[in-house]
Amino acid sequence: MGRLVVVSNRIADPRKTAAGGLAVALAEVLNNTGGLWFGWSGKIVDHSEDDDVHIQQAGPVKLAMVDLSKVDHDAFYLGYSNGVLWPVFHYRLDLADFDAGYITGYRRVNQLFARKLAPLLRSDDIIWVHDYHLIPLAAELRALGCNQRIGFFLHIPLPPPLILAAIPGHDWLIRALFAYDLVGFQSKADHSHFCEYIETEAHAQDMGDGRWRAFNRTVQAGAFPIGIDVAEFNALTEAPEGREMYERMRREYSRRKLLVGVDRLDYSKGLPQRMRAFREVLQRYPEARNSATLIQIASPSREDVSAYSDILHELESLCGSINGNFGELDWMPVRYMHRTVARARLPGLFRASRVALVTPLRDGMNLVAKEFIASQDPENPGVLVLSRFAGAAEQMREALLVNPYDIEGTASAIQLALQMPVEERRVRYEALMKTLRRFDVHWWCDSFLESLAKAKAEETGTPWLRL
Ligand code: GDG
Repeated sequence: MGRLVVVSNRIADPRKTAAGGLAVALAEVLNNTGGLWFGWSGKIVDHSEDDDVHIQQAGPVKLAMVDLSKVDHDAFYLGYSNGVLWPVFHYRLDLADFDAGYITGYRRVNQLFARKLAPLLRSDDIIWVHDYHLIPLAAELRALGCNQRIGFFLHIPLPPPLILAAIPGHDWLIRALFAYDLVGFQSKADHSHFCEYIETEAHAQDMGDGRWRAFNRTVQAGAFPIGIDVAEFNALTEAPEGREMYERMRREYSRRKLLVGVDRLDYSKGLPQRMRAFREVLQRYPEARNSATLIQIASPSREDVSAYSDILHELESLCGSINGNFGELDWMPVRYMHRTVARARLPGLFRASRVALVTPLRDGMNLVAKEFIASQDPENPGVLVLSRFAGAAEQMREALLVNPYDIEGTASAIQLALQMPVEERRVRYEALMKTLRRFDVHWWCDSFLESLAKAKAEETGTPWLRL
């Protein structure tokens, strides 16, 4: 295999594992294989066009970063990526802002990325592009003559064709995916939405074995559910900070059962619905009063996008009213923090909790569900209450699966989780751990890269349509 080149909107120093999710998963692969990681520096400057690419060596990995101008950042990142693609791909057409200027900014930044990346590439590089910010990147690289193998992985869901079709220019977006050799999704559901879309809207031909022909190209597509590094989570749980956190929480809550939620403060995570379900538990099951405490960490995220401040206010007001209505002098039902907690502390917090509430309205995968299970004490494990609308629900069948829109149904599941006997908790935990170990982050990287190595797209006849 040639050198691995990872491209994502944000990049992180692979020597530091402070960030979560995607950054940690990618740092893993790059640290193991060496290679190049290309992306936005996180800096907004007056003029990005003539700026050089900033290169930094991070151990075995070379980091290459470009700055963005304010105009580009506003249209590409805030506008199209987070104002159109994020809400629509999470089925929230009501929150999308289809400003016509955004798509040109989106395309301009993808072209900028392609122009800055192309000179850094070697002919035998394998290029792995990540997420919704960069859907047209391969098409722009191909337009510059790059023939390397290029794979794309979508970390967020792909909605059904009729929802996707609400985006002006949806056909352009999906056609751009055909410039890749391999297109990967989180779940079978997302993959099947892709197949349905290209069959009905683009009259793609099914070539078998996950291969599809359209726009004079044959590409490979499949589901590659992302996993976590189970060993890393075990090590963090056993490390001094993890243990200290666990012991502190156990001491502090020795008379109570802890429930935990850890999410970026995002409208896709179903936080208000979760609070309402917890309030329903307190209302319906008096035994939960004074004995169950929900710790909700909502780490700040995309605060410059307006839909996020609405969700913040809704959540704050719900937490305030639950505590106001049910709290006692010596017990508050909800501990809500709008802050990021150090990664080293999360496993201890998870292990000290009897129940995790992972109830997104829609989620590509959801790594918190997996991290919670990986942190548990095998002898006395906690219970995962998981939304059926998280990609993780396809794999984690032994969790208590809920419909987060159904407040009463979710409340019943929370109560069941709080009361579940240890034997049943162990059976569920063991089954979940088996899946987590088998489909961990290494499996995800290896299976995607192996498929990419085999999946060279065929171009037939006339050159495929350029954007
Ligand atoms: C996208 C997709 C997909 C959260 N709060 C804190 C914190 N976190 C960490 C978690 C976890 C990560 O951030 C969040 O990952 P998720 O998977 O839950 O969600 P997204 O951020 O929306 O990620 C998602 C993922 O990409 C990967 O493909 O699963 O569906 O939306 O690792 O632990 N970490 C720390 N403090 C916090 O307060 N340190």
